[in-house]
Amino acid sequence: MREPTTNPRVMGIVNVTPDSFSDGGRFLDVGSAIAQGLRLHEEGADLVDVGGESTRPGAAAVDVAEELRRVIPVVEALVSEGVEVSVDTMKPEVMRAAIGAGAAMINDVNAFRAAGAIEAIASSKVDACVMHMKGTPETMQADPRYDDVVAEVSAYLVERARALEAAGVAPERIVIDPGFGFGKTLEHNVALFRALPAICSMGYPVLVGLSRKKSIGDITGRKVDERVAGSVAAALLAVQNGANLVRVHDVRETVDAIKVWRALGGDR
Ligand code: 7PM
Repeated sequence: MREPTTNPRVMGIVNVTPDSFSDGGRFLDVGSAIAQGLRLHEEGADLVDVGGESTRPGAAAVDVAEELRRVIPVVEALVSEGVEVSVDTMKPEVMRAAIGAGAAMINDVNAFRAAGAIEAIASSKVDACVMHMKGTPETMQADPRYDDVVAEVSAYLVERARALEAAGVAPERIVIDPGFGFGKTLEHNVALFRALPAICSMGYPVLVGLSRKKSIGDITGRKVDERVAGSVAAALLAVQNGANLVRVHDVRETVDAIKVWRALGGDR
């Protein structure tokens, strides 16, 4: 079992939302995403995760050209302002463009299973987050089942991390993530969360993303915009249990909570 990470890092979430107009409205979407990324950076995010929405549960697939149009200008602008950027994508073409634009991490909820994805990351020096997902974003929340969710998710994460290592990605560049809410019921998510000390002993840094998710709503009875306190509690407990990186919407609140936790001896 691993000690709490002395210096847990906070990843802020930036979604580049679909255009409200079929053309011409793009500037606004990209502009507000850039502003959001800068705000999260000022609030203390160690890096910001930029996503073009194709990986969201229940989301319709977004084509490559559209995802590039949404994501790449945001990456370029944030990198030019000195912000460390992660890009949430499953597509090798988007990975390559994001790496070219200066991204520091590729966050793939599909764990680099797309043809060409491993090559895209292996030919670079950036970090790679491999997340567990059962099924596809469209269908994964329809009655997910496991014999042993912790064993299955752990085995999958090791298999994907080893696949990256076999292609030449150094283990220090790999982050693993149990993928809370991606083909999991509340019960599955709780079992995985309780197994964090073991998952954090697997030899890779661990990312936890529970911010504002349905599990927080199920536990608290709160709607999505009322889940800040529940999300901060989950992030703090994840850090306490060894998570190296927490992916959150509410950066300011999470950074404050971690500061207090550390000052009061949580990192011992
Ligand atoms: C609706 C439901 C919209 C869920 C968006 C989401 C993770 C991620 C996401 C995660 C990593 C969200 C999710 N979640 N990447 N991307 N880990 N690595 O809350 O848990 O943003 S999408």
